[in-house]
Amino acid sequence: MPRALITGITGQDGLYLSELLLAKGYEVYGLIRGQNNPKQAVVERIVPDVQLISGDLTDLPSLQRAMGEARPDEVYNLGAISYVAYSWDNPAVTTQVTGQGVLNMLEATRTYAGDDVSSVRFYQASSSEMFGKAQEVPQRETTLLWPRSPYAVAKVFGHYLTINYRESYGMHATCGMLFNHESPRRGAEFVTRKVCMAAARISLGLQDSLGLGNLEARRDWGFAGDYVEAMWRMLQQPQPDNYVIATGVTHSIRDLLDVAFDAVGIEDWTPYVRHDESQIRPAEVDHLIGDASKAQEVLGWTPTVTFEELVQMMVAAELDELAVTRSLVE
Ligand code: NAP
Ligand code: G4F
Repeated sequence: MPRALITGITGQDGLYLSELLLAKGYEVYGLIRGQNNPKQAVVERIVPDVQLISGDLTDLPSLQRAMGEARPDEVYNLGAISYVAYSWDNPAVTTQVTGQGVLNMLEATRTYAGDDVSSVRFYQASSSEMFGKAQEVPQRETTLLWPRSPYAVAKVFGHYLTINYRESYGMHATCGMLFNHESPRRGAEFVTRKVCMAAARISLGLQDSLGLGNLEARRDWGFAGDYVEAMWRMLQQPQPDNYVIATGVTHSIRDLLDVAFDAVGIEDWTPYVRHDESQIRPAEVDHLIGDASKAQEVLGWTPTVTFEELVQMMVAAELDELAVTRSLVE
């Protein structure tokens, strides 16, 4: 039975990846931080077979202990402070977790693996945010990185350090350069979930309006369930490498609003959406669109969920959730 250690187990991707690995027969270990993490109950409910280990990406001894307990064949480093806007307000902690945390995980993995350094396969959650002020359209593995936020700078550090450990020590260390991926499990602070929640609530008269920042930004949005499949496929390759994972289709926040409000039967969302200046970022990433042809050729990976299907799935999940809450109250 192969063994995997996942950091970021309480996050969107951690949950989908652990479901995938458990279904494939893996023994799955998840790193969980804090002395009383409120999301532990969510993990225990959705994936009760995952074995949780206490640890923090900023605490190398805790990671070394976690490696000893999990004895993994594969390590998926998904843990990060991942909210871009937050990273301007908290740049030091973002650097420590999202940047230095990668160094800690690479060191914990390298020292655990010992002489047979490539025996443990390592996945680093790199991000399309690294392309930032995009220097090529569409973006691919070789596109020059131009990060635009403290988060993205930390991700660039982790990305190059993972490549460096591959080249310096011969580690089987792979970077997945993933474009935005969403789901009903997406954190409520991200724009897709925020819009889908609001559309559902407004349609039921539970909310009056929705404050948003830049409506012109464009993202290449895919479904998280598809993207964790790509992560796993990357680590099954004989050689480590870098892969862009994307749909190759880009949409604006306006498009997102169109589909989400249409899903609840509201044709014109403009009366409900107001400008919220606090959501404007000091530096914006205007337009992302990925070229995943390498992943398609080498990994045989293609996305299965369109943008419209994704947004409709997320709105439907919000409506279901609200129906359950209402039935409990009544
Ligand atoms: P997420 O939902 O924000 O999850 C982040 C995870 O990191 C949470 O489990 C969080 O745990 C954990 N974490 C935060 N600080 C930590 C620390 N100090 N020590 C240990 N764990 C810590 O993110 P996601 O959407 O699943 O994304 C997974 C990874 O992919 C992240 O690295 C993200 O930056 C990257 N990525 C995401 C996307 C995307 O569109 N989703 C695209 C490209 C790359 P708590 O619950 O305790 O906070
Ligand atoms: O949903 P977002 O916060 O995601 P963002 O910044 O693209 O980052 C996500 O994807 C990255 C991959 O490229 C990951 F690495 C990262 O960890 C994270 O998962 O914002 C998307 C766009 C931005 O242009 C933002 O300015 O939506 C715009 N936006 C407009 N109004 C808003 C809002 N974003 C948020 N979160 N909230 C708003 O009210």
